[in-house]
Amino acid sequence: MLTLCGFAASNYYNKVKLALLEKGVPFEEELAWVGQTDTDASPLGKVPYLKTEQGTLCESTVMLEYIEAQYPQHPLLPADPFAAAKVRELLRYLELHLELVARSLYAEAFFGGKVSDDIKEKTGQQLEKNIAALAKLTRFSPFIAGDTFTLADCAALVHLPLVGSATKIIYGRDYLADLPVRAYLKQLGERPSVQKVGADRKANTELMMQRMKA
Ligand SMILES: N[C@@H](CCC(=O)N[C@@H](CS)C(=O)NCC(=O)O)C(=O)O
Repeated sequence: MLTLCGFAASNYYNKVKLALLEKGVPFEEELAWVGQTDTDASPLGKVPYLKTEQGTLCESTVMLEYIEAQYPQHPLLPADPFAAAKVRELLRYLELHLELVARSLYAEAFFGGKVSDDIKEKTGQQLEKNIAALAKLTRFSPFIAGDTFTLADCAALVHLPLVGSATKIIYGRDYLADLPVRAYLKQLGERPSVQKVGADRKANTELMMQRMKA
């Protein structure tokens, strides 16, 4: 049995949880807040990490690849190697060029902190460039990589709302507004897996905010 460790307010945690639910792979969840993680499993103290019968794994995309290889049912990558590489390309873009860049805004956008004007300006420029580039790779037909739900949707579902709301809060404009993200997320929201991830995220975010206040 797999155990997904971390907390359900985390986008990276939810990316893996969504893949497990979509594939119908049984798993347990173990609550581990930042600062309470097993640093043998995740040396940088990041969540999520995954306990398997053979040992632990950190880095969410590594987990997705492991789960895909170990549990081939309900595949989330196309069988064709090139089509699979295109899905991985999109996933990489979403994380490396959007989420990781937007992350430097989260302290102020979501957690009551402050981000310097210099960082805001540089991040804003980088995001505009990277979002225009991402737009060339996305399909939204109806899924982000084409006509099938893939690993790229697991990433898009958890990262796009954060990038959109962080830019809206910091710059007064949702930088993703020119892409059909709202309709896409609405349609994904009809999936039971997405509803479960969303409900658990909401409950855990409330808990996290209470912990931060205490
Ligand atoms: N590249 C990592 C990123 C994971 C990540 O940044 N997780 C955040 C929570 S959403 C975290 O653990 N932050 C605490 C920290 O970096 O110390 C992955 O894909 O698993």
